[in-house]
Amino acid sequence: MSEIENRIQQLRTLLNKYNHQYFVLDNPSVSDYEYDMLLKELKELEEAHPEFFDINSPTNRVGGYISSGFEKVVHQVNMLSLGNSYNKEDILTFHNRIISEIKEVEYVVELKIDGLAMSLIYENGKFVKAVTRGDGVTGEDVTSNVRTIRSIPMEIEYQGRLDVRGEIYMPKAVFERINKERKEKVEPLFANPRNGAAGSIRQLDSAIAAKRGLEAFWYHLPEALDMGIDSHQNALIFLEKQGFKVNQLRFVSKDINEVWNFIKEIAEKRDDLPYEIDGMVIKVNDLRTQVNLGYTAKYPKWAIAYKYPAQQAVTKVLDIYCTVGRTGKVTPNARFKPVSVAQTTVEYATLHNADFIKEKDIRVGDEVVIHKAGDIIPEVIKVVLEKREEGSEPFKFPENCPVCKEKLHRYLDGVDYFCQNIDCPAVIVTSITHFGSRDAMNIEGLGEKTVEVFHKEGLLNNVEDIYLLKNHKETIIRIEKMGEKSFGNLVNAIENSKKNNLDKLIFGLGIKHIGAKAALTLAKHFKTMDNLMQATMEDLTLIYEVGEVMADSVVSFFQDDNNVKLIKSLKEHGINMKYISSEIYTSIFTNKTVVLTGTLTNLTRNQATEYLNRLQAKVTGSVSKSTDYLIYGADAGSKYNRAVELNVELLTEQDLLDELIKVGLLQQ
Ligand code: 3BD
Repeated sequence: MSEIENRIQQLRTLLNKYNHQYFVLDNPSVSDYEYDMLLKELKELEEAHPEFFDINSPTNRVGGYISSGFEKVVHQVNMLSLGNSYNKEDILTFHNRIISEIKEVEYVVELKIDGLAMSLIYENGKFVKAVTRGDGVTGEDVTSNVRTIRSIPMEIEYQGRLDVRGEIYMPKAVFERINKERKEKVEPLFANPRNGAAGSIRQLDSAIAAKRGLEAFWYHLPEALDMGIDSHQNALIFLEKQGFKVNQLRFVSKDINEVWNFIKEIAEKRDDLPYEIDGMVIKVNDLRTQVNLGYTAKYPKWAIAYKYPAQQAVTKVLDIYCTVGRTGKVTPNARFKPVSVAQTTVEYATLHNADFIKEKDIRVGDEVVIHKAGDIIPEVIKVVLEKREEGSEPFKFPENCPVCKEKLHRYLDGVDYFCQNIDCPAVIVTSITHFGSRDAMNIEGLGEKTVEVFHKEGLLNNVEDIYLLKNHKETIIRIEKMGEKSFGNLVNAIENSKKNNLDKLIFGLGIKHIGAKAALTLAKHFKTMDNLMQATMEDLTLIYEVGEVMADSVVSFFQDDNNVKLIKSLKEHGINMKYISSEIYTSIFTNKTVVLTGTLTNLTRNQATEYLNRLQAKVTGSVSKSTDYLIYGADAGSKYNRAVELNVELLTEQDLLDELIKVGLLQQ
């Protein structure tokens, strides 16, 4: 070996050791400066001697590789699922079933990290591949992104083929930081750290993934027994010795009551952990006993997950304020002292309407119990009355519009208050904003703040004014401090919106009860705006997806002369009034009934639904005997189980993407 190659090897080994000390053991032995100098030396040597290139070199961990997609990989050993338990009784049932087969059993209890399950492959002591869990049988090759996670060893002592499984996650602090940055850049926020991890691992540019601060814990060796390892605990120790990060919070016991106590103990510490956990996992320690216990159709009988109950939190109501929507409806909202619930910070919640507030007697200054409905939407459950401050007063619903001060009206049959002032700025601004929103006419640059300013300046008083903005270049550049380029982009986006398909326009009009899906149904059925405008109650209710309420709403919308005038004016501006049906694509989804569940990572729900509609699939909300396919994303729950029960064919998001690529609706 040449002197240079020698030095390169020496530096790589040294830097790998320092990486391990820093990222795995959290116990560095050299200064950052010293580390940087060695890394710099290595970089220079490698640049001068490309013949010694090694993809696994410490210099290659900042990413830079841009992939065009992720290759599918079949796992050599399936990645299993876990059965769930929710209380002590479920755990005792699990334990008793095991005891009925063997006299004595020892458990290892560990944390269930809320991340992304992953399989790492090593050959000849070198990292060769990282594959996502996927559906457990087939995953995706995300090697170049995983290589940027510095705690993962690129070289290990063990020379055989090794398949190591664990969880990649985004630490809470990183999640908060990235979301703060995204908020500033007006980019969509990650709903929780798991989505942050999933989104980062699916980055096509590994340099971006490298900046996402991902970490990982490793907890499973599917081939341990063949390697002469006899227990789960020893497998974890083996992994530690090979340099993998293994979670130290675990507990070994033969006593199921002690197991339960440990679970409760961790529940107490949960909020203080630097990463999210969604529960615990109990595993039989002895690997031969695991083999003897075997598997049910879906799960190993030797392990079970314990899931924490849906989270609640107590916080203080700082303010109750009302907002006015595009229908004039006035909605009360609460602002809280920020509090963390089910993985995100909650600061606001809707209080629905005056009756909701009255019934729960929610007052400013109250301590309230909140949770997330469906784990997403924050909601007030109740007031902690014992903590109510003296002298607090019931909330008084405003009598006047908070924006234009006009007296509010409550219809006899409803719970909501409305501002009926057709010139109310709130109504105008929200309707124009809705018209330009993504699922409607999709005019980028016409967000609420901009619309508000334009309205104040008298440039936007109704929807048709959008198409006149191009004549107000000087004014806009002056008031919005908008550059020529931004103005050009806005005008371009506005001009492009004229070519939108009819359903976008129908949705954009903001007809009560007509959401994006109904708008598409109407567009497909009536083909032109003129046909829709002339549709009678009968014409409308004949459509399968349209009921009386929607039909009535459409008819009365077009009975209003102002709306007819609006359409006429939009026509004159050259906005497309026809439904342009896309070519007929035949696919596995043609005429099939499909249900979506779980979190998708590449497509939004709406996009997935739209694509499926274009493939002539019927997308419904719940799984039944007539469901043909269930497309599931991460964290699929009851719908998934129901689909398994009913033998409904299961597809992953990737299967959907593949089909879209196959018929040419998506590019690879
Ligand atoms: C963790 C299965 C077994 C090897 C099956 C016992 C379901 C995600 O920290 N052990 C852990 C964790 C997850 C595990 C197993 N131990 N399986 C484990 C796990 N400490 N999160 N999981 N998984 C991994 C999953 N992922 C996505 C969709 C469906 N299931």
